[in-house]
Amino acid sequence: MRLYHSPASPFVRKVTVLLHELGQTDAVTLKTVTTTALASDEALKTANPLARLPALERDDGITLYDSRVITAYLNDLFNGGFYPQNSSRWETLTLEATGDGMMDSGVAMVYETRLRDAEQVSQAWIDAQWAKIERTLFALNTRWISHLSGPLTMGQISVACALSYLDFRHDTRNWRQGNEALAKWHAGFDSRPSMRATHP
Ligand SMILES: N[C@@H](CCC(=O)N[C@@H](CS)C(=O)NCC(=O)O)C(=O)O
Repeated sequence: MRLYHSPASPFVRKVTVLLHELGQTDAVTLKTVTTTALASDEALKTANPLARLPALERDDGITLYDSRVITAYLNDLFNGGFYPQNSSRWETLTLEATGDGMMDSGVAMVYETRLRDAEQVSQAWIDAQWAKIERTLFALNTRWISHLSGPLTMGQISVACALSYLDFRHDTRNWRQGNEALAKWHAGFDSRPSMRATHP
């Protein structure tokens, strides 16, 4: 299988962290591409018409996207157990969506300044995206710590990758301030070999 990959993408990192946790890094060849909405990589466009990373090209020629589809597929393929089949399944899926949503906002903020001409950049849009992230950090810090602290799930992997992306691209915003329980959880999670091996 081939994974269209960029080391800076938090969505790709979800997949590579999962592969490490599954002990299956050898099952996938990384095809590193540089792509933006304004200049899409040609091979990626053919594999995934949305031209977004990650995309997983299977040996039968079918390409899977987006990250949530790929992680569910790899978890099933390798019997990972990172999507519990009991009642906590829905919390896991919601937690994964929560991490992904923080990534959406964090990436949108970067695109706003990188891909637009200076006179087009909307500070109100950037502020609105950060407000979403701030509300989500508060919710994670106050309501989700027990889920984050249980057995490893794909929800935890997604939230950890999202928080690490904030460190990578938005470190001056100091997301840890006021979110001490979440910061403590992240510090522990970030020391996992899977996270160390996939640092952007
Ligand atoms: N919902 C998608 C989001 C993927 C996404 O936005 N990827 C970014 C990289 S971080 C991308 O490929 N951007 C290029 C583009 O939008 O054309 C997923 O979970 O895979």
